[in-house]
Amino acid sequence: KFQSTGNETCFHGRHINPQIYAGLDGKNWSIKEYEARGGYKALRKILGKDGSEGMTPDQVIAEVKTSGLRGRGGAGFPTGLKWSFMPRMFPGAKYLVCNSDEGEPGTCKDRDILMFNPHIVIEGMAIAAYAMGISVGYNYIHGEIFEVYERFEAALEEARAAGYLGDGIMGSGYNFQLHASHGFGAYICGEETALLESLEGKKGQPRFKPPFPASYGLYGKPTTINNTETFAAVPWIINNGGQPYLEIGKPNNGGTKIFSVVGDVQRPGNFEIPLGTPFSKLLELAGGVRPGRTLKAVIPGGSSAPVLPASIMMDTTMDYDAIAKAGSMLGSGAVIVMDDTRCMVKSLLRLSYFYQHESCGQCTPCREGTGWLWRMVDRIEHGKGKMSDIDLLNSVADNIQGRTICALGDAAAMPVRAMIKHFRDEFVHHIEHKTCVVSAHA
Ligand code: L3W
Ligand code: SF4
Repeated sequence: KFQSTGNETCFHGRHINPQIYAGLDGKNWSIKEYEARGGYKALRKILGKDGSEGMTPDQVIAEVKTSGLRGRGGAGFPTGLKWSFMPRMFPGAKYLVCNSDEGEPGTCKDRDILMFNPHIVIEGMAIAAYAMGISVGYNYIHGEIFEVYERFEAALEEARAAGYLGDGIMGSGYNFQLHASHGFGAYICGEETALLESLEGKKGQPRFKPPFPASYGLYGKPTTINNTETFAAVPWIINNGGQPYLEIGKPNNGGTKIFSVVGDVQRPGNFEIPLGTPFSKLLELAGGVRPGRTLKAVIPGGSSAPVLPASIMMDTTMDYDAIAKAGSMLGSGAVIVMDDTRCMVKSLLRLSYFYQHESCGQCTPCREGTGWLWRMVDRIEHGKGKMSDIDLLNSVADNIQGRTICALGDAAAMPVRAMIKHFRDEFVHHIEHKTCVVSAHA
């Protein structure tokens, strides 16, 4: 298991504040309950089926732009801007894809949304498709989560039967067919172009970008891909307005974000909090570190994000800009907490193993470099390292970063550089004493 550098427990949905993603208690996922708490109201609103005059596609996109919603899968790309890339008058097929191929170590939010509140994703996708003039969509769900796939299929059946999907939705002229697709469990299939290849029935390997999916996507047609959590935010924005959503967070970082807090905390789980909340508050929600232990380091955005020492994290707020300023990235929102019992060399060994295992092998720097990094960290961890290995690790990481087809190469390189930057003394200790600084102090 190489899911996270800490303990892998994730108490699905237990700690989510139901302000926006209401109803995630595991029992009330069905359409009846979703409708009872206001579900599908936003879809009715845009189609003018609530007694209003409805919204034009341009008005929907403008509202999403105003909200400041940014992609919740990792890149934080502005959602409204992405939607506006879709060629409106394109004569052929266009597709909408939901990326539910959650595989980032530490991240366990999308599976919870799909399991406990699947209709919010269906409604968000139906609104997005309307805004971009798309009539066919797919939700690509990670291959290792069977019960989530089944739950989403069941929700799709309900939505079709209720007339929220299909032809002439709620008596309007709007058609949208939505299908679930079960992935194959490879991390790389979460990269958007690898996902498209996989959805087409091919080996899941990233394509070179540009062209971006907006112009050359599924089956070569214009395609918009958003993360599950991104779609889940859309109904609230339509019901309440883009400006109120923006104001929940902070400028350029609108709304709430679900953080999967994993590792050395007393109450690991998913927490939905406003962007811009201090990290110290999130840590407190997760119960803090265990008694007698101190916070050592945090990976704030999934395993691809550079690690930050406790001193920096405790001064940081949880939003895209603040985390970038602190030297890391918010990524998919997995917050991997490490206390003073964690060995950074061993943690990096687990991360390096993951990336060399998941590299698709298309480009040489990633295919060869990730294995090289892993073998070097392995030798340091097992008392066979040389002092020159530390600089060699940095040099190999430098030669991967920015030289590959997709972001997996960068994701493998960045943690190595950050671990050495902030915790070099632990690597030196391992090499000099052939043992770990943590066990030496225990
Ligand atoms: C049209 C342009 N479209 C950009 C689109 C692009 C994509 C989005 C963001 O990486 C990150 C990565 C992982 N015309 C465009 C354009 N787009 N310019 O905007 O693009 P990009 O290239 O910045 O990012 P990406 O390739 O989507 C995603 C990081 O996320 N990550 C991974 C998370 C993994 C999961 C998971 O397991 N589910 O979320 C975690 O931090 O390292 O940096 O749609 O097409 N000119
Ligand atoms: Fe494949 Fe790695 Fe190249 Fe991405 S960077 S295309 S995972 S070999």
